[in-house]
Amino acid sequence: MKSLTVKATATLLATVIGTGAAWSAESLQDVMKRRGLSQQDIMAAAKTYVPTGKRDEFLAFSSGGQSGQILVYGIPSMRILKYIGVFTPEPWQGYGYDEESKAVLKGGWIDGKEITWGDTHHPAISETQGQYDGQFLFINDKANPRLAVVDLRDFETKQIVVNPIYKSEHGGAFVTPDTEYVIEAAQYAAPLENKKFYPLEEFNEKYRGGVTYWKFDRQAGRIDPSKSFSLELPPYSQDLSDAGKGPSDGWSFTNSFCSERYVGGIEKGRPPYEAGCSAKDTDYLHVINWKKAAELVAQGKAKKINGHDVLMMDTAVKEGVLFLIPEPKSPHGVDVTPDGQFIIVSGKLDTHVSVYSFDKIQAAIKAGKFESKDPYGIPVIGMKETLHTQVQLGLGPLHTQFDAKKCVAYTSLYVDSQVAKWDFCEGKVLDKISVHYNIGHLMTMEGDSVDPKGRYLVALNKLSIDRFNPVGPLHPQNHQLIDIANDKMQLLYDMPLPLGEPHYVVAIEAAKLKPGVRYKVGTNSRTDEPHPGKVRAGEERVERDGNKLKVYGTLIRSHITPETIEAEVGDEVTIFLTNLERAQDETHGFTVSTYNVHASIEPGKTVSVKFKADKEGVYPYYCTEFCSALHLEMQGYLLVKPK
Ligand code: CUK
Ligand code: CUA
Repeated sequence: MKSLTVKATATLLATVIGTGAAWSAESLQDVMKRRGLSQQDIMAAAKTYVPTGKRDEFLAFSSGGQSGQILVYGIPSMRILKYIGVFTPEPWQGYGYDEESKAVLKGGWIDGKEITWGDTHHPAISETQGQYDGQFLFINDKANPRLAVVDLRDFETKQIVVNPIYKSEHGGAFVTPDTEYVIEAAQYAAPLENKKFYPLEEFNEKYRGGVTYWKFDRQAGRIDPSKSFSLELPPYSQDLSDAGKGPSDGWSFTNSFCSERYVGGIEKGRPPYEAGCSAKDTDYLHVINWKKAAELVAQGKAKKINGHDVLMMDTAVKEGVLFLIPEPKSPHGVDVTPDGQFIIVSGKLDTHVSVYSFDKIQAAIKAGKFESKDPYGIPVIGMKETLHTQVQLGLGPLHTQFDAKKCVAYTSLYVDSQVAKWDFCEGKVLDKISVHYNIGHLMTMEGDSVDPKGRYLVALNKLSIDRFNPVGPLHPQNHQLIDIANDKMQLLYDMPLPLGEPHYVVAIEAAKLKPGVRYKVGTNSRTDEPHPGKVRAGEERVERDGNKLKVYGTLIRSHITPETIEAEVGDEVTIFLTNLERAQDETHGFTVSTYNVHASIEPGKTVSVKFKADKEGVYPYYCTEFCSALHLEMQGYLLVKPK
């Protein structure tokens, strides 16, 4: 950054904002003095401030961690724009309170059990030829191994699928370069068969990890579970994964952090779990030819487990689609470079990042040059002969992202609370910056695609400690925006995130997103189909079939039709509502007093709420969005009469 004098900065700002006639008599210097701002602060403000009415260059999609949701914010302003309800109910959007969204959430029930929380870790934007295409967003739930599909035409969750063979998962969601598959790797090994118990003594024989390739049908905008498959893997605690691209397209890479296969608590005097998992100097990088694995599955070489195609390890080894490479101690992130030539692995307990060469891996496989086999007979390729370079970065390297500048990578250093900028071709450190504090993931603009955009980096810090006004023992997370356009990184902004721990974020050029502002009238937004409960103006009606009462209603400023609904105690009431508005942002909400239902009905949408009218009485219903001057008049009565 060129150093500007305060006066020059002030002149620059004055030029940008005009003559400042509307400003108070305070000068920029006065404001800086009053607020204790440095010249550097003013520069950071100028780089992040988005004036009223202007928009951000990039949109970021952040995992909402324990909230089970996704947050959307703009970069560089860091203004939060939206929460997307995914695995947990989201009241404003009626997510989990109307029938259509309940059907989506029901896709995530496990063994008939409703699950109302999720632990989101890794969002992924759909790609076309390795570039973010802005069509779909995927995210995983680590706790209850599930994957969700969000359509970026309306930023709504459309589908949740449950992994048929895991009990937890972490290495997802990562997409292949044309979004043929969404990758999801298991985390803690368990028996793959449903509801099967084996004692921990049989861990090595009966517990398994794996990696799942969910087939994505782009036309339908949904995962097709019937065309998805998994690969059985050893119980090594699989972790983050990434798909190859360019020369490595067709391959995928999955870390593991407990090749010791340590299980705590069996024998007295054993070390605690984490020490047991760190006993060895190396773990294994799993190298998988997923294209060939998919062909083998298509040829019927998979085994059905819980009705799902699983390519077993012995088949995978025999057919040459699964290999291991030792990687330094308890690794976390594995990231393929934009050119697809290198695979960067960070060992949490090693100060280096290891850069593996895809060419060298292929050469070893072609030559059949393996140094050993693991206990399951999987060929192990030598670490030395596949390494391109190793670079000492600092303590606790976790995740790596890339710059528009060739060979430039950024790696988070958890223990050092720093971001290291380094050159993975030459193997040298270029710059470091401190962050606050204990960074997990980091993210650059489209930084895991074939075409990273550079400019900004966001550090996802696990601890904020003293950075914000205190709000009790549970602190917000801290996303820090860093300018990476110049040789030296510059910290620009701290943003508190109060919704859960955001593990990973992806950011896309805002211009690539083309969300709609209204639905075709009568659309069920969760299925993209015309809603059977839709009606036009003048067609509103109430139908009774035994104790089933069906109300076909509409909403338009400033009227809910019908204005009264007469029911009897014991009726099962379904209210279908169509928003007839054409105007942008004319959303109406709908709720009925004490029946725990809510719907957000955006222009054109049809939704339904359903409940049992189990209490005699008079219950107002009303529009919950302040939609016009006569918003409060947008109401009616549900009259529940005694039988
Ligand atoms: S993450 Cu999920 S433990 Cu480093 Cu990808 Cu935070
Ligand atoms: Cu419609 Cu308020």
